[in-house]
Amino acid sequence: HSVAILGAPFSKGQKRRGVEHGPKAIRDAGLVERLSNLDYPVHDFGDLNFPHLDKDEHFMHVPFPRSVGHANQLLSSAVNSAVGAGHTCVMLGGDHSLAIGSVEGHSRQCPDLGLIWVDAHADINTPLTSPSGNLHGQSVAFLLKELQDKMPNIPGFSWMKPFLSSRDLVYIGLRDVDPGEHYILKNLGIQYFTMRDIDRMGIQRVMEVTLDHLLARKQRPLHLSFDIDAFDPSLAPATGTPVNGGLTYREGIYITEEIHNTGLLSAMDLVEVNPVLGASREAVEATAALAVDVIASSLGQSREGAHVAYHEIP
Ligand code: DIR
Ligand code: MN
Ligand code: MN
Ligand code: MN
Repeated sequence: HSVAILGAPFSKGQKRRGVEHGPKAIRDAGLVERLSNLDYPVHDFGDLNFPHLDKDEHFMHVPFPRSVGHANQLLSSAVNSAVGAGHTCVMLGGDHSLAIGSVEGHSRQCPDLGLIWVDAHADINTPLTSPSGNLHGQSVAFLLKELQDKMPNIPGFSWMKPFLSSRDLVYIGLRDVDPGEHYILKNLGIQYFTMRDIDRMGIQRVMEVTLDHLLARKQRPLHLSFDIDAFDPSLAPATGTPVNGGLTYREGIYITEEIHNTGLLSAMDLVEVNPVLGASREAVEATAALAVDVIASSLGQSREGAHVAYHEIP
């Protein structure tokens, strides 16, 4: 089938400027050309247009709640349409608050989806546990039915209801988890693999257990939400909250190859590429090129190579 690219130039889920330029940086790194080497049509739908809201007061210590809520409502509807039209949807962020709308829109077409969250952070704070207030550190809390009672009514989000169960989610790459988040992970029994788990088990075993956890009972569509800060900052320096000791290039690509090999990837996010934060043009280009590699590998570019038919070999 085909791939839809949706740009989401949005940054109000956190306080640093520049991540709204992520979609342009990833496209400039050659995304569409790289995907055209794969064997299905690619439709780039361009960037969504998020309106500026004049009045958007803090809710508790959470900044821009209405802007984040409204952007996600628009994104949800776009992802819903793209998946409904038969595309594998690729959302380019933007900050990680956009996963709220992306996963929600995907779930309207695929109510039984499984979610793989690759990130240094768990993004599962509620407004009450969040040290920063930033909504990009709270995305998962909006999705989970089990946290419904812990979530206040945040202005801008009345359009959505939680739909995901904690057993439908697996984290990979965690290494910076807030105390309230750790409590939630443990209390809900969420399956997660920290960098320490990857050190102990190896990435091969981590992916075996991840896919078994989500797919052993039944085959179901997968959503991959990939925060570029899952990678080590030496590989992905141009991002808002880098944390030392992240994924190697080979671990990251192994994750996406394994997800592709399930044949079940139905939508993905690539978020938190911030071209304003690189120390140099090279640092920005390396981060964006890595994002392209992650997306291409998720969609089937493989390190072993591929061929169409023997008779085409000269
Ligand atoms: C922190 C940082 N846990 C917060 N989260 C980030 O603000 O809630 N997520 N950077 O990507
Ligand atoms: Mn994140
Ligand atoms: Mn992160
Ligand atoms: Mn393939």
